[in-house]
Amino acid sequence: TQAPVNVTVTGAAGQIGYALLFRIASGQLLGPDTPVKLRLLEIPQAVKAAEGTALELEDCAFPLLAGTDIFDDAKRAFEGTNIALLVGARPRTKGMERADLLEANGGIFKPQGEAINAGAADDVRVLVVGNPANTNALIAQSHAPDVPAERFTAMTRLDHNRAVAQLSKKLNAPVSEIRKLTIWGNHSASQYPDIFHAEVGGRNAAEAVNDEKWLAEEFIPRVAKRGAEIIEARGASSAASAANAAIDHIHTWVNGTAEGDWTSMAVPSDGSYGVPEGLISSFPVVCKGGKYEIVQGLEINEFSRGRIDASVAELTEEREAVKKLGLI
Ligand code: NAX
Repeated sequence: TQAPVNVTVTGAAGQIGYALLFRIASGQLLGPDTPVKLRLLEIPQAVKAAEGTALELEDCAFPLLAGTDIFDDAKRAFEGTNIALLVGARPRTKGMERADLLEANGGIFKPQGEAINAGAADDVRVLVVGNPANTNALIAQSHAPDVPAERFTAMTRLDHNRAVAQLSKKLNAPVSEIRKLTIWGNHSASQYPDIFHAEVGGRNAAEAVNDEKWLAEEFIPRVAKRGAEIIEARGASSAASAANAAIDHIHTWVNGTAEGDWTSMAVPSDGSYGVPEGLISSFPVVCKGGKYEIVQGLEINEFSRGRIDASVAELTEEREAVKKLGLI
């Protein structure tokens, strides 16, 4: 039988962690033939809660779960890790300036990048979920010079899935018929969900919608501000849907996108579509053979260009800010 794949999850005692771990252990991350070993990283105050979750994991008797280890030390948590899900982050609290937020997260993602560099497996793949996800990924990556840069990614799959669902509702079409939707830019309110290349049942989605007002005034803001809508309704931020998107992101990266489709991932830019090289920005990507490639040659209309540029400008500012703070 196959040796277990080591999956490290940070912020394991948080709400996304609770929604995520059971799905990983049940085989939904890597498939029904791949045993997994969980390595949970938490801050010391939350280790006890993580231990509680580990007891529940045990009580599920998952056939694919080869064990769960808990750490409060990043170096040990990332030892031998094949898949690293960086979920734990420092949330913005009242009165906190952006520089404070970036600095606090630098204190988390710098040592985690160093630990990945020092001890992760050669095939390590990293997904950053903790916000500000794109820039946290950039910080971690810049402290892992021995790991190929393209292994560091950030999550915009939740935004992608939200956009698919909204489009499906608008056109009264099943989600399974929607393809080639793209989230561009930052995982923030500036993100741009693009339906100009999307297809619904083989038909161009923008033509099927044929309503620029809906696109500009309802669809785009609804997707970009969906996180706030969930908080308003639920009294807590998205957790199960975020965990689901993290599962989707890794599953697609490892197993590939469907023929004739693509997905959205925030990945280091190679300069495609005018996005400055090195920024971790969301693009349309095709995954095959365990690797992703940015989809090339899409025509970007004026409507899209301005919105992509605005989100990318925000990423550039974030990069400048963390550079100034000495975090990259
Ligand atoms: P919670 O506050 O419930 O959990 C976070 C956990 O991380 C806590 O248990 C905390 O102890 C732990 N933690 C903090 N610092 C740590 C460190 N240095 N090492 C290990 N663990 C550490 O947050 P939750 O709702 O689970 O959200 C986690 C992160 O996901 C947040 O940053 C959130 O903003 C972000 N999100 C990102 C999304 C995306 O699409 N990219 C969507 C959902 C979510 O908002």
